[in-house]
Amino acid sequence: MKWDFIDEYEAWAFKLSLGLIVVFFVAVVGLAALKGIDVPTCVTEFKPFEKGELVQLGPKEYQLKLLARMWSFEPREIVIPAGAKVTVYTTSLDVQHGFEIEGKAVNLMTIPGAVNKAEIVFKRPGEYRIVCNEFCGIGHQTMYGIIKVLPEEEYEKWREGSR
Ligand SMILES: [Cu+2]
Repeated sequence: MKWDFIDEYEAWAFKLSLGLIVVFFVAVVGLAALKGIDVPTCVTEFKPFEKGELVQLGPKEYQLKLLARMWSFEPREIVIPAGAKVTVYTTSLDVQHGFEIEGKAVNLMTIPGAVNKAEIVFKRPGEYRIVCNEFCGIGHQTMYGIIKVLPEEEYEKWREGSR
């Protein structure tokens, strides 16, 4: 195609921009499909809940109902084995809070009357902090939780001990 209606260099810049948009689009969509990354959603089968809890669904599959309120998360601490897949449902009892897991690409809002959802796989053992990243009032900085991911053997021992 002849681009004689604009300057030659402008035409190159335009084509380069178009090319990059296509490259980035293919990279983002392709990698997401390849790695099974889902976009968080607020369309869930869950009604807003008033109690936070961790439910084990399978050998390495968990459902986390995470409740945010001024100024804490419930449950505050959970322990899971490395390799666990956690489906998080989150809501709030009062105002809008944030739900971010440090070191993980998870960033949801917790909204009163609505439930947001994300799926996260914890491959590496370690302590992952949950923080509220939306300023929600005077006790905002005290809002945190902890996800302890233990190596499998250690997790089994912990489970025996916690019974
Ligand atoms: Cu908060």
